[in-house]
Amino acid sequence: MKILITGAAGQIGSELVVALRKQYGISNVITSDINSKANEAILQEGPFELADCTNYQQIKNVIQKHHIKVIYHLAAILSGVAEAKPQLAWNVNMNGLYHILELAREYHCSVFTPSSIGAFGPSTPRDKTPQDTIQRPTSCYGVTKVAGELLCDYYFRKYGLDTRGLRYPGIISNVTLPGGGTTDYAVEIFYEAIQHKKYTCFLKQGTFLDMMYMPDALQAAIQLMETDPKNLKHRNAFNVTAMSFAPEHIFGEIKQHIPDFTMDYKIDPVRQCIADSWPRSMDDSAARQEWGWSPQYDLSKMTTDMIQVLLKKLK
Ligand code: NAD
Ligand code: AKB
Repeated sequence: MKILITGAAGQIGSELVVALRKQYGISNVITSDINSKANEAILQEGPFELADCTNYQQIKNVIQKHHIKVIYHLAAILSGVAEAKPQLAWNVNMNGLYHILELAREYHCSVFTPSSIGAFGPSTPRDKTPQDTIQRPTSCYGVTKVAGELLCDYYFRKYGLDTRGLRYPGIISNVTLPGGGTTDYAVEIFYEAIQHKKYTCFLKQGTFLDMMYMPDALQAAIQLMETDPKNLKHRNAFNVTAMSFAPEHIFGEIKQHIPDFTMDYKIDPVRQCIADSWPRSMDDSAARQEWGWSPQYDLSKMTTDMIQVLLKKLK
């Protein structure tokens, strides 16, 4: 079974490739991105293809050449960049996904597409956000995410295409820096704490958001794709979360490891506005019931591991 990862050079892709190659074999996982330089050593350990998901023919060539049967479609523009470049975000997030779904239909592939807490909006209940609830996002990113969820549902209903997906919260990781989102502060803070013992946060105190450590994010994607489809009622947009905290909480946790660490605030109004429209904490019971979702890392365990890894990496 040949697997294609699009957007493989990004924050999630650069770690998903390692996990999938470990499980399915190096030659069975084909990586692709428009960026061939980022994470070159990781991606080009196995087959790599330079391919733009907004270019139907380029993606078709890759799927044909490698006889792809499963696609993890990660190529996307994240919330902060999407707000600065909405036309680009629409093109990559919507036309890119449409090409993947059309080609998956033609070549009988199954498709994993991440959605996000960004698929919710200010009229969504913000605490214990239900699996099925109001979705009227106000960011461009959110508009593409909720439309993507619906499009994947449509391809399943109309064509029987095996589409699956997760509503990821902010992902915290230590291999590749995040790609321009609203939750990026929760990664940057570790690098700054270790390198400069000082961090200026762009979200204000009290801004609770759901988060997850990368090992749980990878496990969730692979576990969902391996689940017997008979068990799935919510195919394309499972709420999944592992922790919910505000900037002062992650600061306090890091300070236990680095006592002279300090933090101040310089609010970015665009990303603050986006964060204020997102859930504070999601209800992920549907994922727990339908395919056994159960995260391993809470705030304290994640912080300890992040600091251990980054101390080695940055020394
Ligand atoms: P990222 O920004 O780190 O990586 C995206 C990758 O896509 C980059 O390597 C980029 O070069 C590539 N790309 C951009 N335009 C492309 C194009 N036209 N064709 C091919 N590749 C292109 O993003 P990520 O954090 O790895 O996110 C992956 C997916 O997970 C996205 O759908 C994102 O919305 C979703 N998600 C991420 C998070 C998170 O916190 N990282 C949270 C929720 C959802
Ligand atoms: C972002 O902040 O844009 C992403 C996300 C939660 O979708 N990290």
